[in-house]
Amino acid sequence: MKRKLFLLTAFTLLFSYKAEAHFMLLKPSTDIVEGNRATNIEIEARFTHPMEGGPNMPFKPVKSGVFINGVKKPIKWEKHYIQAEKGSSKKVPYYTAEVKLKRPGVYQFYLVPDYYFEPAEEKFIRQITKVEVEAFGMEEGWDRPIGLKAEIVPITRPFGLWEGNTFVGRVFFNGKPAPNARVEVEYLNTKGVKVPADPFITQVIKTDKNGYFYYTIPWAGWWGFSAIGYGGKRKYKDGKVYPVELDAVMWVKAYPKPEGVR
Ligand SMILES: [Cu+2]
Repeated sequence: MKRKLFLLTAFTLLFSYKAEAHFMLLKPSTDIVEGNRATNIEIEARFTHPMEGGPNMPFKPVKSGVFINGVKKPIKWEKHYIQAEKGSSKKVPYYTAEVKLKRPGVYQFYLVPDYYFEPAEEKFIRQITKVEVEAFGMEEGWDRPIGLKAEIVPITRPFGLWEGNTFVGRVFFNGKPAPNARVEVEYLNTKGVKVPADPFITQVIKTDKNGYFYYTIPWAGWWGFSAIGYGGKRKYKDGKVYPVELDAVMWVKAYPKPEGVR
């Protein structure tokens, strides 16, 4: 009887376990602003599972801002609500902000969310997230770290990317390169793309001994990179202490191949 129960439990565990990659999404309405006049862009922040299109999880921004030519400016978020899941009556917050770009340069947006407790994994998750926007033809500064506790510093220029380009990033935790770190990659699935099996939902790569990772973007769209790190321990409201997963997330946009090329 006991053995049977054990087998049943093992079976249930085996067949219900699915690696779930959470992603803090930080998505500007564009990665490149051209022209010669001040332009508003919109930034959206959502805590989600990008490839599967959900569920969405609750969060709130604790710190955020935009660095432009070494100067930091605040971001004013507006709170909205969306369904946690299709068919669910539960609503969770997400945020948008209008940002006016006035001067040429690379705008590095970042967001630090509050700690999210994930009961299924018995840990907290905090994903420090950034995205870059190039404005009015001045490209300098895209490779400059902005001093986040967990940060992906792009080695490939993170705007004006084609599908099929290889994105190279370097992961830093507490200002030090992170060797052998797991980096999860997901497509922001706005097109209802279907995957042939679960491992396709999240692509997984590792950083080398100097903290570099490489990923060839297979098709156009927004792609998120999440380097998984450790951020100590923290007490939950149940009185117990749980580990904190402290991740560095970065988003880049790849453009489709031009017409007439293969
Ligand atoms: Cu989740």
